[in-house]
Amino acid sequence: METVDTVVWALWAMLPAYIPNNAAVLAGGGRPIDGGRTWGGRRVLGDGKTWRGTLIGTAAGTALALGLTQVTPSVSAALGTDLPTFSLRAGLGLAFGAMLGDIGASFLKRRTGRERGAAFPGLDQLDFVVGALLCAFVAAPSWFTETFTLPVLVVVVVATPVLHIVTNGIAYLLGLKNEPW
Ligand code: CTP
Ligand code: K
Ligand code: MG
Repeated sequence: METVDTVVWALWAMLPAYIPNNAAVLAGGGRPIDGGRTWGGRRVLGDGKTWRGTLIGTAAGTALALGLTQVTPSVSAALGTDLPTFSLRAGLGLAFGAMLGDIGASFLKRRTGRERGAAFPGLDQLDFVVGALLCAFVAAPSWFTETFTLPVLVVVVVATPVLHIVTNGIAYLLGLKNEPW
């Protein structure tokens, strides 16, 4: 595969993992997952991880995966490059995994004394990638190994932090997010 084709493939494959956190920002609120509970004097997860945000984020990413699969033939013909399709298990794995990675990061942030909204450089940009890839592997192993070859994984790990910084910066400037990370 040409490099540009690998990049397009990788970004398309990760779209169902990119949407959930942004959907959660728009849809979040309500009851926190940890129910206000603390551990070691600090919140287990904090008010930033809610049931509604997690549910809507997961649903948005999964729906996107199924929608992308419908338009894959026409988009891939228009671009003149191959694109991956998503089974329900693959889409759900990516979307729920992205939310789970973000939740795991909040858990680590609270354990290291970081308040809600505090930055944790590196973790903030890759938590949801690690979660999405792990969950997709568990949910749809053969799809995963066909879709995420080594070059594709390299593109994902390099390109995602850049995209994350840009989209969160935009969300911050639009007043949708309290911090630009
Ligand atoms: N959100 C949510 N549920 C999630 C993830 C996010 O409701 N599972 C919403 C919350 O309103 C949250 C906002 O999206 O405040 C921004 O998400 P994020 O930056 O991940 O959370 P923070 O508030 O910064 O909290 P933390 O420090 O725990 O990351
Ligand atoms: K986060
Ligand atoms: Mg934040």
